[in-house]
Amino acid sequence: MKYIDAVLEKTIKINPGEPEFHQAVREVLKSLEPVIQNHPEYERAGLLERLLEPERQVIFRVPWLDDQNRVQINRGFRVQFSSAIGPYKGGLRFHPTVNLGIIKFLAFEQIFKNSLTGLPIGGGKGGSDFNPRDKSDAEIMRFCQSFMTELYRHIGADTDVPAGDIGVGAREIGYLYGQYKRIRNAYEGALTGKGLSYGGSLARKEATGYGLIYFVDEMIKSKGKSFENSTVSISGSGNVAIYALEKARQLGAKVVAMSDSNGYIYDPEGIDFETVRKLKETDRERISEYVRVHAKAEYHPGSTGIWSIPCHIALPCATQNELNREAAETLVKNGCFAVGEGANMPSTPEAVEVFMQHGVLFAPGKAANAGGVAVSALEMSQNSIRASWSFEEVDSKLQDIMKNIYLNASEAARQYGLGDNLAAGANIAGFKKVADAMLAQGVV
Ligand code: NDP
Ligand code: 2IT
Repeated sequence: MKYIDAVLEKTIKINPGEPEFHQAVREVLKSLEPVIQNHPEYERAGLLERLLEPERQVIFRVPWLDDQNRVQINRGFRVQFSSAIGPYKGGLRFHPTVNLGIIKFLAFEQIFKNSLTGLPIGGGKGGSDFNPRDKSDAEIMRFCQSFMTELYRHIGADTDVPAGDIGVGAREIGYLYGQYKRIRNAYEGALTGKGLSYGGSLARKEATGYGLIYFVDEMIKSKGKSFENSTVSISGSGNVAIYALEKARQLGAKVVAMSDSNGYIYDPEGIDFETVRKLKETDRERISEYVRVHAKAEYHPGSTGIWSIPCHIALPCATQNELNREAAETLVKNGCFAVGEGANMPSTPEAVEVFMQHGVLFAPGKAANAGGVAVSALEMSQNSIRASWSFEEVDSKLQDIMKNIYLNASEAARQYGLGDNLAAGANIAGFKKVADAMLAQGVV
């Protein structure tokens, strides 16, 4: 379609050197074709052009002193992409691969994801090329304090509410929040994923992983399948992967493989949740240490090898583009019938194509991993009314939200004659609410 092609071409031209951002935009725009065709008013309102230009992009210097008193400099980012339906909301990523294009792709995806939750949150994302691995606790604290000393002026409970993502967990959020509160002299919910003793929500830590399993469960139930007695592989072994492991096991699945950026473990007897949780959350160890505790398990160097392990359900929960065409073909060959993306954009476009061609049920990240940000929004509500809800209360709201996202995405796919294509359905359902809000609010 001419309008979409022109917008895509311009986006690539004015944002050079940002392949992940181009990839995310291309995927969304492609699936919006039937919607744009039905709504010529969107083109008249320049809606796509506006949606693709972040409202604000902040890049800043983060100077800090390491334990040897040497000066270190990192780059900080916050991309405030869309506030059409609520304050900017989305995580912070600390990883050496972070650059503006990565943060833009994540912030762009977040717009649709947050819309799908049905809660009033806009899209944003931030982070730094800082590598928290092998840093001392004191170094992490000094870095977080320096990062927040600039970031604080751009965020706030009603403006922009960051949270965690890769490399940013409970420890980092604690240091970030401490510095925010100190500078602002205000005790307000300007971050989510906070500790339970200072305004955090029960079940936020578990939310992304649990939500992923709730979503995939809905999706496979619609085809008469279940987690019970299924074999599952989960890439990564961070926050999302750990709680996907716990919930998948609770639903009767056997999780046989997990990974980190160095390699993967295979445990034919089923990976033990408590061992992984303690290794990663308490001891901050590598996943290879698992085989010391479980003698029948194997460790293999090289993280992508995880997709060669036969499984019924594959859950990529590490990072973008970690699952390519070759891996997808291997999964299909080995009998994989469902893929649920816990990470953001973990499957390459070619891998998704392989899944579609072979009728593999595919749960796209922006729908399937929305449980984390959804419970973040519930944390914001609790902070506003100065209340805290029980674990069961939050978990039951999370289950309802994931079920609704599944229903809305599959209904949108059906409505536009796209069959079981939940990726397109999620894009359409997420887009519509944002587009209507943008139309109503005029040219802003
Ligand atoms: P964590 O930092 O807790 O864990 C990340 C895991 O992924 C680690 O095991 C890490 O291994 C692995 N990993 C990271 N980068 C790479 C890489 N380049 N190659 C191979 N493995 C890698 O992050 P989260 O669990 O929070 O996030 C995982 C994914 O889920 C990300 O895509 C994130 O955007 C997404 N997500 C997170 C949400 C949340 O609430 N936390 C919500 C929704 C999505 P290593 O230790 O070796 O680096
Ligand atoms: O990608 C994501 O949705 C997150 N990292 C969580 C964002 C949030 O604000 O909880």
